[in-house]
Amino acid sequence: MRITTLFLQAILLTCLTACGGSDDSGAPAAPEALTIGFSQVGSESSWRTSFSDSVRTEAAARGIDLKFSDAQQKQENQIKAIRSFIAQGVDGMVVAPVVETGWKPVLEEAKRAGIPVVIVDRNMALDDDSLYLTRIASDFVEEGRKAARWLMDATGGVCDIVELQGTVGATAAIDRMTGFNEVIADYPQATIIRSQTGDFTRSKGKEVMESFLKAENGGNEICAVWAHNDEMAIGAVLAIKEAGLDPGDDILIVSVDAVPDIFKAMADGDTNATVELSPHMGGPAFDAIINYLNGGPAGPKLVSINGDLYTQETAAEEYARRTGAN
Ligand code: GZL
Repeated sequence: MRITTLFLQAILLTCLTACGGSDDSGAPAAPEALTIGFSQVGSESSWRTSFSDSVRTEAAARGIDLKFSDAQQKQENQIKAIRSFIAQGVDGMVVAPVVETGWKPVLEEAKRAGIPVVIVDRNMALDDDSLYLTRIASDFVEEGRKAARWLMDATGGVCDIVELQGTVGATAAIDRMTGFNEVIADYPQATIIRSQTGDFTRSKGKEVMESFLKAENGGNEICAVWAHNDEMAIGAVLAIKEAGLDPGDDILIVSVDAVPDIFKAMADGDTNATVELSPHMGGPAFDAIINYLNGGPAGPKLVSINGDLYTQETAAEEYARRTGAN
């Protein structure tokens, strides 16, 4: 009996090695032409569209048949897409959850179907980590801390701040707020005087900033805007200009994402700082799925990607480098 087991183990090991392996880039080679479903939040910001483009490019480079679904920022559309991927019998799924709650039932359906799921970017509130392979994400709390540290340095810790929150219930909004508030708690004269969601969009960010300016005597008492993403920060720039004030000077602006448009705004003196969030999460997500399908060892439940803070000092060169514009 024992000899047979050893013999079978030897065959299995040989097969796994032959089936698995990796291509010359070091990424695990796909067992064969894979079909992977990608449930994306939407296209609410230029960061999001860069993220989608990056995933599509990575899939094409690996010969993966990517089934892409844009949920238009609605969780029910994401759940429909996941069920469709299950019905299609995809080899794996990548899900960028719009909010944290409400995912367990549909992930249990994917698990019953034997389809591995990778979470990217925002998180899901799950009490069973067997429902996903891993999560590829930035440390949103640290992003908030970095933004607040810059603002406290820039203002000596004396600042009345208005906050443009991201989508209600989204990890990025919850955690960025946590990190920012953790830092300013050490500065008694740094206060968030108004806070409201702008849903991560430029138009809503502008609309909410207009209401803040009206409520705060035209904005003369506002020291700074803390925007959970660059899109809302750019919306705030438009509102501040229309109110006759000078964004980036009369009112400082700090945000997150480091999209090309914010480097242009900083180079123009309209905003002051941004924390980078890399959109390149497709590669690690596909690696995790391919490794699983090749029978590889389970990886970590979190693969972190983190970015630096950029200011006006390097904005022009960063804009040129990222866009190829001279
Ligand atoms: C954060 C991501 C956020 C971006 C926004 O990882 O979820 O969603 O910061 C996007 O631009 O809308």
